[in-house]
Amino acid sequence: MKITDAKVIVTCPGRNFVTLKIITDEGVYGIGDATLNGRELAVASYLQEHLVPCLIGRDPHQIEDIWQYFYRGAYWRRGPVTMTAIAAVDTALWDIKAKIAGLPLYQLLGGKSRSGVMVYGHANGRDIEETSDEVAKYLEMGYKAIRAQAGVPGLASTYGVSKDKLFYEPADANLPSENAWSTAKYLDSAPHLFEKLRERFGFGPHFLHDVHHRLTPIEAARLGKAFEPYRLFWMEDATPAENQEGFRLIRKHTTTPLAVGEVFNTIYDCQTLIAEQLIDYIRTTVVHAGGITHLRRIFDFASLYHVRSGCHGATDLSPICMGASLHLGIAIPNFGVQEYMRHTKETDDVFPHAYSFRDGCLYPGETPGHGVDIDEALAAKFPYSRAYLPVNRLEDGSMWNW
Ligand code: GCO
Ligand code: MG
Repeated sequence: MKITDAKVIVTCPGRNFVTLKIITDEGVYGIGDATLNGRELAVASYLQEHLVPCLIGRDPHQIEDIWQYFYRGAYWRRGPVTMTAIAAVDTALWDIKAKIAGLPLYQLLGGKSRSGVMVYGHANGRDIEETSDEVAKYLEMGYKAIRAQAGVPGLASTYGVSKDKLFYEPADANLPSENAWSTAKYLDSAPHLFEKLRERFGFGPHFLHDVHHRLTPIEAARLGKAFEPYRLFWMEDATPAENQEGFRLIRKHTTTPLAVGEVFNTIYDCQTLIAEQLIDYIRTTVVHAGGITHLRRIFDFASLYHVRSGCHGATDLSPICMGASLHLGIAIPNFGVQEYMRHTKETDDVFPHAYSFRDGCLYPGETPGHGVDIDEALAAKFPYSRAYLPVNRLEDGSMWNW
C-alpha cells in the first residue's frame, strides 16, 4: 500500500481550520487536524512545502517510522509549527489504519477502558452572578464538570469571558486586540466566584478554573490556597511553564490539583513536571503534541506518576482533533477529563462526525477510523480569514502573558 497524494485544506467556517488529507493507492484516505490558532498558514506551508513531498510513495501503515522520520530525521526538532504538522500526518495515518482494519480507532489503541469520556464545558459571565447562572445552564444540559470564569471588577475585559456563551472564540480580530490585566484585582476576586458557586450548587459538580498563565509561582500558590475550601477539580495554567521548576513552589503550598500543558508540544515540555509529580493533569493534545503516537507516549509516561489526561479541547482545535482525542481518552488507563467547547453548526457541517454528547460525556462512536470527515466542497465555500489571539498588558502598559 502506498500514499499517492496529500492535500492541505484551509477553511474558515466561522474560524480558521487547517486539515491534512492523505490519500492512498487503495482509495482509502485519512484526515488529520493541523490548526494552530493565529498561525494557521505557517503550518499549512510547513506541511505543503516540507512534509507532503516526503510522504508520497510511503507505506501508510508505518506510522511510527514516519513519525520518527519527521521528528528525529529532521535536524530542526520540536516547536508548535513542526509538531502540529507532524500531528496532522500521524492522525491521518491512524485514521487510515483503523479504516483498513474496519475498526473504530480506540480498538487499535487497546479497546475501551470506560464507557464514555467525561467532558467539561465553559461557564462564563461578566460578574459572579452571570457566571453562576451559566453554570446552572450547563448542569441542566447534564454536564458533570464545568469550568467557571468571571469578569474581574475594575478590568475592561477578562480572559474567558465572552458575549456568545456557547461558542467562546478568543481569536477575535485581524490584528491582535489588547487586554488589560491586574494581578491584584484578579487575586482578590477569583476565590469569591467559587465560594458563591459552592454555596449555590454544593459540592456535587466538578468545578475547574483557567488562570491562563497570568501569575508568578508565588501568586499561584496564594490562589491555590485560597481555592482549597471550594475543592476545585483543577487550577489550570497557573503560571507559564517554560520554567517547569516553577511548579515546585506552587506544589509546596497548596493541595489544589494543578493542570498545565495546552501549549506544550513534546514530552520534554512536561518531563520534570511529570517525573517530579508537580502536576495532576497534563493538557497536551493530539493536534499540538505530535499526534496520537506522541500523545500516547506522554500519557503512558504520565501514568507512572499518577498524572492523568486533561486534553485541551477549545474551539480552535477542529472536530478531527476532538474525534481522535476521544478515541485515545476512552482507551488509556489514566484518563482524567476532556475539555469540550462546542463548535458552531457551520463548523460541524464542514466536519461531519460520529462522536456525540450524552449525560456529561462524549462518546467517540463506532465508525471505522477516528470517525470525523471533511466535506471539501463545503469547506471551499469558507475562505481563510486572518485572525489573531489577543495580547495582554498590565495597567501600566507592560507586556504580559495573555
Ligand atoms: C482553554 C484555552 C483556550 C485558549 C485557546 C488559544 O483552556 O480552552 O486556554 O481558551 O486560549 O485555545 O488558542
Ligand atoms: Mg486553558
